[in-house]
Amino acid sequence: MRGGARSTTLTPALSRKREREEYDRRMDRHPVAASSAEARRAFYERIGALGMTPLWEVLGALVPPQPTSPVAPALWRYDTVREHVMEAGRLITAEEAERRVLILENPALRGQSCITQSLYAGLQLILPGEVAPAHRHTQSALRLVLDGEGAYTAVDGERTTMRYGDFIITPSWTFHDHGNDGTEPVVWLDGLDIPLVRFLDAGFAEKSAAKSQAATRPEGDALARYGMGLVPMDLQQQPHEPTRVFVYPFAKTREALLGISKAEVDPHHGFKLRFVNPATGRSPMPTIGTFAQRLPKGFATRPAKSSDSSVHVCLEGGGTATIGEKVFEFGRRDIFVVPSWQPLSLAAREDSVLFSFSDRPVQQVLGLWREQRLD
Ligand code: 1HN
Repeated sequence: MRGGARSTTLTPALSRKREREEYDRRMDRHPVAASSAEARRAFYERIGALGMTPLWEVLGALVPPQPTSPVAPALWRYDTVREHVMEAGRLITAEEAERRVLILENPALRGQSCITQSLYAGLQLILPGEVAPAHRHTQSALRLVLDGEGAYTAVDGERTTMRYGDFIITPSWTFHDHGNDGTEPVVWLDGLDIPLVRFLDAGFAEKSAAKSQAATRPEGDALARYGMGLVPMDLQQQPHEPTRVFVYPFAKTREALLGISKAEVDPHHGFKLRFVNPATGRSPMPTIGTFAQRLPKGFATRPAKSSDSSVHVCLEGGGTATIGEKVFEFGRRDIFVVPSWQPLSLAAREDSVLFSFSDRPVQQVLGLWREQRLD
């Protein structure tokens, strides 16, 4: 008989002991008996005093098989929150507040000023005659105009009038101020990459000496120069640079969505487009991806999940959003948040248009982004 016969004389327990000894030898370890819970606890305490902790107690949570977002699905009904936004207008001026905003805090992340782990969202109010003074910061911002007319935002020396559904951006480190020359309160949704920048400890900010920026370019200049499928002769944008187009008028977005609606519909996303920097084809801002979507009346998307938690705003129509196990009814101006890797399906009760934003471009540039289309 050959060598294999020897092991047949061993009991299974002895064979396992041999295996373990062999393993320990190979791993250059001293064989140890499994410790008692008490011995381990005492060990953790001793190493804890040295600023160490055992990986094996946390490994599963550190490297889960799939995202387990602490973000909760949630919806803010504009009709419910509007009166509170208006009440803030009676309690503090835009100038005193610097920015008069009610933050939309994710219900599972209260106290952290964020709507997802990487993004901030808030509703900003500016009353007739008010100015929100000029400042700049390394955090990038988007505005989505939701209520009222007559306000403007100025970015890097150019003003743009804010109209319903317009998507306006403030790139990192550009001076910006807002004002209201009209007769109505104006409310918009702010979306910023504040939690992401905070996580990276990369935030800088400063106030401008002037309350309002002097106009250095006429209104519409950036859109004409960069947003019409043409660019200045000498423009050379680096891939990471934000777009020079800083307003994406809703009228144009709607036109694009209607234009693609004659073609085949995507069963998971309806008619959906992403906003781009026209000079590079990349996201308008490096940290925040933005999307516009049309769902015809009666259309229901098949569920899909993606690794970017996202914030959605209904600009037209309404319907039902099923997020994981939860079902939300949404209408015009309502805002809802979808956590990473929870299936989302949308059903349109009427012809609907939605705007959404997420940290997708960050995940994509890091090679992390995933999507799974279900059904
Ligand atoms: C900001 O600059 C604006 O410019 C809005 O309107 C919200 C939240 C935190 C930090 C800066 C704005 C902001 C913000």
